[in-house]
Amino acid sequence: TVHVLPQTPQLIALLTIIRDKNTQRGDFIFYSNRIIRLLVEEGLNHLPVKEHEVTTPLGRTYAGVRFEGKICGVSIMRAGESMEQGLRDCCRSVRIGKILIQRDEETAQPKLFYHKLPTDIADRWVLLLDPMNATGGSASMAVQVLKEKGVAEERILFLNLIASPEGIEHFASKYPKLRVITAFIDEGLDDKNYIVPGLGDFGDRHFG
Ligand code: HSX
Ligand code: HSX
Repeated sequence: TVHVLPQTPQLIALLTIIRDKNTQRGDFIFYSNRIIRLLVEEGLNHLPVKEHEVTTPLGRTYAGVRFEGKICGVSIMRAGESMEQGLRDCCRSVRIGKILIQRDEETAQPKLFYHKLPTDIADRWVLLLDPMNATGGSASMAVQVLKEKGVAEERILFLNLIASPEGIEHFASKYPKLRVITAFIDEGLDDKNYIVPGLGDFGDRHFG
């Protein structure tokens, strides 16, 4: 299932800044971090909570809720690593796994080079991190790795800033139980499978 962040004026303004080719790296990082924070909070909203009662300083009880599960972030290197801090800002003791997948820019086919994941990952909720979902090939390969480690599809939330309709469709048909949370669905892909209008190469703009 696909969840697109509420298209508020603030979100559109943030996206406008990071799409602008004249935005310098410092601003690109600062403003993309604000969007990443929104994505993480929205992702956490999809995790189950249990009833939990507390007593306030006024001696009154408050019937609230709390999250009791365990979370793991998994970033698709390199661009996905840019989303790790936003996750840490919300979940201080979160574990982070890494999967190195590179898309061959000639063929647009993803290639898996490396992965290192917490041993108990199958017991965790996984927030899969990659800012761009173009053809969906890279993230799909990462999902295969997670599934081989025993992670159920319904425990994976794929967070990304910009998706193409093709990338969204890829996930909807291949992994119907996996949740995709995206800030914006763009027009489509160009003949090199870049998202348009897009923002260029996220990893290059963030890391240099
Ligand atoms: C809070 O606890 C956050 O929203 C996360 O879901 C979780 C993380 O705890 P910690 O890693 O900051 O200790 O509900
Ligand atoms: C970019 O290409 C992104 O960060 C992703 O890792 C990948 C998206 O392309 P696709 O595999 O969805 O076509 O480097």
